[in-house]
Amino acid sequence: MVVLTRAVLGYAKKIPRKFRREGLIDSLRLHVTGGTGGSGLPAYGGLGGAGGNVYVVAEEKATLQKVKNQLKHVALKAGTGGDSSKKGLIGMPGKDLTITVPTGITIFDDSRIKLGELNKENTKLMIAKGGLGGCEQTGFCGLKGESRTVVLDLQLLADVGLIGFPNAGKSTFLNAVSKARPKIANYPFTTLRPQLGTIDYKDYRQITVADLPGLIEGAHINKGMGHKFLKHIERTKLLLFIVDIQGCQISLKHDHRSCLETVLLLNREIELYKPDLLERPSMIIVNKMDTTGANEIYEEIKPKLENLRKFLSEFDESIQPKRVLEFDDILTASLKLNKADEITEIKTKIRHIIDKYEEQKVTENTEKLEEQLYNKLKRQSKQYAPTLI
Ligand SMILES: Nc1nc2c(ncn2[C@@H]2O[C@H](COP(=O)(O)OP(=O)(O)OP(=O)(O)O)[C@@H](O)[C@H]2O)c(=O)[nH]1
Ligand SMILES: [Mg+2]
Repeated sequence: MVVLTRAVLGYAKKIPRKFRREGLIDSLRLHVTGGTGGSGLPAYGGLGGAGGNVYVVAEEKATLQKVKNQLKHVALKAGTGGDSSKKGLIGMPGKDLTITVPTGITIFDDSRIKLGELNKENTKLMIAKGGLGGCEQTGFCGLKGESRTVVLDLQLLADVGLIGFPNAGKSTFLNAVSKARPKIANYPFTTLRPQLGTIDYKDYRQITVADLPGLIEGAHINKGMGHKFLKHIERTKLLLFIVDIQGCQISLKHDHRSCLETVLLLNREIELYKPDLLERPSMIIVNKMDTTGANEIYEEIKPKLENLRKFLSEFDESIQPKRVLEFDDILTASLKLNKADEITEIKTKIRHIIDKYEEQKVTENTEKLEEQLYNKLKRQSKQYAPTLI
């Protein structure tokens, strides 16, 4: 009987744990210590070697999951500096400890003060300094290394960020456009952690997409999954909103929100998180067009989606954002049906918008550079050219 109960309970325990673990780890706390300095040799004025430093270095292929697995049982301390001896008066420096982390990491200390960012492959940051080797000032004793807790915070470096209420079809979208196979199910909060996928084009161009857990009204006061995953859209080039044409009702306790209301609520949540993000290029896919009455609803809301500001007053003040989204493109789809022409059109539009804005950025930068160069030349010519009297 006991065995049976154990077996049943053990089985019941395992499912949710496995379920929770899916997806990616985007934050990790580590306690690191710099190496202790080596002892000096007072009789000969010998200096102890400095303790090793702890570094984090970025590598594209690394993941925080790997870091966590590898370092779970390891004390993260750099090597101790060598002692000074008669044979070698200056002690050898301690061995540095290098932790490989993924690119896109921001490092904070325990009080959320930013220590640095690693956005490019092979960039390196020291997170704990080794102690000074023994010398006259330290009474020839080696000093202890810096010991601190750091938080490695990963922001995905995806080109496109998917934003929508739960159950809108974000994971269905990622499934349709990439080889990623996120979990798709007919209940809210199927996606618990961000997932990455890549859209491959025929000319080998690749665009990365981040599928994020659903956002709901009140996310700013930590409702649902809160705002914590919105950090992943901060570095994306395009915000891709996916909404259900039928709107959304998360549970019986929540009000039913129409499609347009969900758009405004998403707009408001992003505004409350970081209003500047609303300036980012954006596109919206109105999904589930295969459901009953979808076309009629769309006919009614289309002009409003095209000009949200104009129709804002029709909605309750509590859901009105101050700054309103202006979509670069509005598309309809039945993502579940995975229609080839629909998916191709979406992929093309995504690429088109990203390229348009990237080109604009390059032109702006070139213009800025030209202006700087012109001003520099003007200054120089004033300095060296003969002055007219
Ligand atoms: N009828 C219909 N159902 C769809 C369509 N697209 C997605 N669905 C269904 O909607 C449900 C939710 O889809 P998901 O892709 O898991 O939604 P999600 O936005 O990722 O949801 P969360 O991960 O909970 O935020 C699933 O049952 C899908 O099969 C569609 O075009 N038409
Ligand atoms: Mg999902």
